[in-house]
Amino acid sequence: MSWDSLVPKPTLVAPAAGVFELDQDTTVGGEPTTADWFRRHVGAATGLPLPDAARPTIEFRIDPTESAPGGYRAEIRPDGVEVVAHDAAGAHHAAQTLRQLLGPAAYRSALIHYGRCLLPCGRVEDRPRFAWRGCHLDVARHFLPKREVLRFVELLAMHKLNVLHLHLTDDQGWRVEVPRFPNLTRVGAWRRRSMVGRGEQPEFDERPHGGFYTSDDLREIVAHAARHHITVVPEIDVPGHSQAAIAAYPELGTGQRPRVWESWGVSDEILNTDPATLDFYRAVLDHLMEVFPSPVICIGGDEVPGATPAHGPFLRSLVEHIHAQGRRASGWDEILDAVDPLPPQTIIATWRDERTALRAAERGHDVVLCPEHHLYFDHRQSDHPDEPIPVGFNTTLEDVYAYEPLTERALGLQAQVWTEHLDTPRRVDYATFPRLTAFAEVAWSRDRDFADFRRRLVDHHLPRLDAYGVEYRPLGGPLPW
Ligand code: TNX
Repeated sequence: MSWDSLVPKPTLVAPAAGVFELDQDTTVGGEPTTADWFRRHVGAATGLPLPDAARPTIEFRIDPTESAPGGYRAEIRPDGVEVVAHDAAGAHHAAQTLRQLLGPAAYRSALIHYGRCLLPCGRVEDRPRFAWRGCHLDVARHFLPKREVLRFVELLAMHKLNVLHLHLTDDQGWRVEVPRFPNLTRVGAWRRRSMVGRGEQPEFDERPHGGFYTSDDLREIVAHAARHHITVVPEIDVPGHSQAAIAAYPELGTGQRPRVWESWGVSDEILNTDPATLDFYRAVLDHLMEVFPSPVICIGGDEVPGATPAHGPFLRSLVEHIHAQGRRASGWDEILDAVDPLPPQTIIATWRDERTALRAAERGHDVVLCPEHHLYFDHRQSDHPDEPIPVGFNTTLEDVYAYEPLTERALGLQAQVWTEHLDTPRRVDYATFPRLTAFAEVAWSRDRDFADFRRRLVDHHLPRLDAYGVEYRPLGGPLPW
């Protein structure tokens, strides 16, 4: 496999003559989580034992004076591979690069056939453009089983992404077990039917839908992500997008019990600002912070119809509660105006007008750019009548790749996978890939060229996704569905 197959494109590559061959005698060592990951994945695909050794032939070393956070350099010589990474995340990124160089067969979970297992000689130096390279996954509108989230984590890691923002609650479902408030999942995790039509007359799929993660499920997702140097940022969306919570505990709203919402769009059911409601959500956040070690906890704050002046202080109390535990709150860009003053360490996720990002940065906030106009992966990919998910406006692979952030001062970038119309893991794959591959290159690489990206994608990366088992949207159009 060749050096010009890598996605996202590394900072610098210097190919050299010759190859290094992995065989029965190859040993792997150094940074333990990375060596273990490489042994487990590449070992399974190649059938090689890849044991540790005092002087391993493939060595992942850490040297904090090298490169930058998340960065690494690697040298492949005929007698071995030396990786020197800034940190453990950098070592992991190097391991992902080596796996790409091994070719599509390295993405299978078992050995089928593998001729000689070769790495091309040469040198790579690589470090990320942005520190926050995120993907948002909405598991509230359609629940995604735990095993699928674990798989999604591995796919993010393959693309050198490092944040999984989990949208755990919305009008249509509450997906996180909170032991003190059992109705959140007993009632709030289930809805009787789902809207499907998008015409004048709404139509409904009459099958019930639901599901939730236990605290241990979430701890497992967090630990799996940590092994891949991915931070899981949990979101509890307040005070709008809360109908499922109100269905479970009507005293959080008007006192009337609504159903868990069966339509899409923005519900009018919002939280009241009673002291008891604030206490309820402080307790929910305490539980969340116990399960998720993430330095950032998201409280949503988007689209609040009928918000009252009391909702600003309500949100600020929750932000301060998070900060008091030594974490940082984040929220969608609406909170910038809804909460005044907003504590400056609050992170703003801008999804509408990108000038909001500049405004937030001027006020001293860190910003994560999540623009709806380039990075919403629920959006349709063409006007073709066979397009299976005809939502929003067209956002093609090229549109994603063309995204150029207004400011380099951003903490980073994030792609959004909203799932109103992605009701199965297959549809999530279809909407997410390969647009996420294009996004990864925008977030990681400094030099970009769409024609070159497309060639690497078609010749090398889609075969990797095929081998792994990703049902991406074919570049030629909506077929085969
Ligand atoms: C807007 S972006 C929303 C989501 C929807 C999405 C659909 C944001 C913070 N709110 O609730 O799922 O549009 O594209």
